[in-house]
Amino acid sequence: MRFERLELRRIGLELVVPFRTSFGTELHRDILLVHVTTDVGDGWGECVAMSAPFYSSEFVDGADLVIRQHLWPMLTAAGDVRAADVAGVLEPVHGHPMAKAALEMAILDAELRAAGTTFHELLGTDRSTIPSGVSVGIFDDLDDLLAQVQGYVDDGYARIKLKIEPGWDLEPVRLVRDLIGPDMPLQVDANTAYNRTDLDHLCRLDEYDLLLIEQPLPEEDLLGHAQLAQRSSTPVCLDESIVSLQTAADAIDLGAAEIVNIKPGRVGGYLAARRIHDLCLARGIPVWCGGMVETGIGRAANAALATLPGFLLPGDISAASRFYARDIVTDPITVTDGTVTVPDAPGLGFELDHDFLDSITTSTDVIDA
Ligand code: NPG
Repeated sequence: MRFERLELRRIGLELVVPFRTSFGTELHRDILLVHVTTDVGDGWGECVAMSAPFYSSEFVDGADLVIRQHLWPMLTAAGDVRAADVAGVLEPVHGHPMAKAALEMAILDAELRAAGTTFHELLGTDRSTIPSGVSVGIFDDLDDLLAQVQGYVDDGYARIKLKIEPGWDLEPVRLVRDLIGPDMPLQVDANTAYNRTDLDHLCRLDEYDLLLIEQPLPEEDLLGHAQLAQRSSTPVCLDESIVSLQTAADAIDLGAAEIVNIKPGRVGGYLAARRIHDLCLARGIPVWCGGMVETGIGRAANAALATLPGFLLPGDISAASRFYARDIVTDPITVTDGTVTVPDAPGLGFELDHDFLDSITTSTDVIDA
């Protein structure tokens, strides 16, 4: 396809409750949407970079800039480009996977819409529902945590993920395990908040029968994760460390990743995410789909991705209402009996609510090809 125009749209959305992790508290999202117009039609992508570089080195203003100054000019110069070519065309740019993923997403959406094909058809899958997990932030008060967890149990979620950090780990996990009972799947996510001197402490989580512990150590510390995996009966899952197919393969070979969280934005796009899934499936490593507080654009695409057979654990694909009072799509993701229905519309699987989108737009820039 040939590119005609790029629209960079920034929107502002409030979260229904503050979301605190070991790296900060989100109250308000400043989201970059990418709208690509081509000779065969148009498509939208969502950039998952946050306002500040605390989860990874990317942040929304940086993503906006690298798209304008580097990525988009490279794509337009490449001429006839399909979604499958985008990663290769952009390869000379080091890093910036979330920015690259947003562009690839928009191009993939346009391509699928033009062909009248759904994303799960492209992936070759036919599951119509996927299990839905929910991610629960850190609180000042244990009672507030328990009240929020109980609410999500009542909503029917298939598993609970608790954010942990030093000083907020054993006790919240014990209380939540008591609250939800032994059978409800429970996992924890530290977002790199510990270090190698904490391995004995982290092994004390073993008694709570967790599905996994996610990214306890810094992203570069594959060896430390391998040491923890040796010592702990709780499977070690990597998120931040897995930035490419190569890091996934190496982490698995080192014994540092017994489970992998796949986030398309973190690995440069949905097509790279699929390749990491394929690798993990071949190596017998279960994967699940992470979340980055996406709007209905990213949520629809994540739900389709999670229909691939290696996604053996519930992902962080919760109802849009977990984070947003109103989504920017006409048919927001909901959770029924612990499952999400995989969207069945051509493209990535969403239709935008243009009136609402316009009402929360903070800036629009159009760049011609
Ligand atoms: O359900 O979308 C969601 C959020 C899931 O906890 C979640 N995401 O570390 O995985 C994470 C965390 C995150 C949120 C990471 C925002 C980065 C930014």
